[in-house]
Amino acid sequence: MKLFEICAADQDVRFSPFVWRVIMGLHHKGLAFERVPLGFVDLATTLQTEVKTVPVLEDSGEHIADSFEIIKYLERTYPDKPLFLPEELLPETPAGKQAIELNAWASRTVALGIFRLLVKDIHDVQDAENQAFFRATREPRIKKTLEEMHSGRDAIREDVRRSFEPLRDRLAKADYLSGDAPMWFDYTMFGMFQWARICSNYPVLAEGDIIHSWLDRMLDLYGGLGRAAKLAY
Ligand SMILES: N[C@@H](CCC(=O)N[C@@H](CS)C(=O)NCC(=O)O)C(=O)O
Repeated sequence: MKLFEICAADQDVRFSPFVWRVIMGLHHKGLAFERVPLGFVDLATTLQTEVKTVPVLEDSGEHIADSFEIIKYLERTYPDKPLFLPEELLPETPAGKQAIELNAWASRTVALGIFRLLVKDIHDVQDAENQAFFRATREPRIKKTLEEMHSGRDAIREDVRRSFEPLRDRLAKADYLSGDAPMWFDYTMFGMFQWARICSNYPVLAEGDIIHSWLDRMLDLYGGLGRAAKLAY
């Protein structure tokens, strides 16, 4: 299998939140894969999928885009060591609906919050060509310059931290977001905080936040795979 992902100017710095979900999911299942680093500007010409975002997983000649689709594909194709509760894969059941909602919440609320805090840092880790692409595509989305967003970040950080409350509610009851052991939702959220820690040393989380203890446990999984990731600073 091959996993296509985004890299920084230093190709060993691999920071995509959506890719980290899949990396963890592949390790959870004990599957071997090769990681293929790309810059943002390479995606349109390299990816053989209709959607030109990473992650893209290549498996037996098939190319699958979108992290949630990839994780579900892995579950269907390699059912050992489940990532989902069986009902979570059935979109018409309450558990299936909740999985879709949690995935959307992670991608919208959590990713957007971290993005607003770190957008300039994420820009700075890239090479000049990718920086130009990133600025040209991101500034219209945030309707501000990267520098304006950056200089206002301390003022919005408390709101972003508050938006993580559903994670704290879960972690007050169990070691992992999914219960006693990590499953897909842990990997989904891990991707977000791993992105933040790889791109920046800005404290997204407050000291003493229960999310830190969970993140430490996540960083220790699979021989400390997450902790060993190269940081950009
Ligand atoms: N819904 C997608 C989102 C993936 C995504 O946005 N990936 C970013 C990198 S973190 C990307 O490839 N962006 C390409 C671009 O902006 O041109 C997923 O879950 O895989």
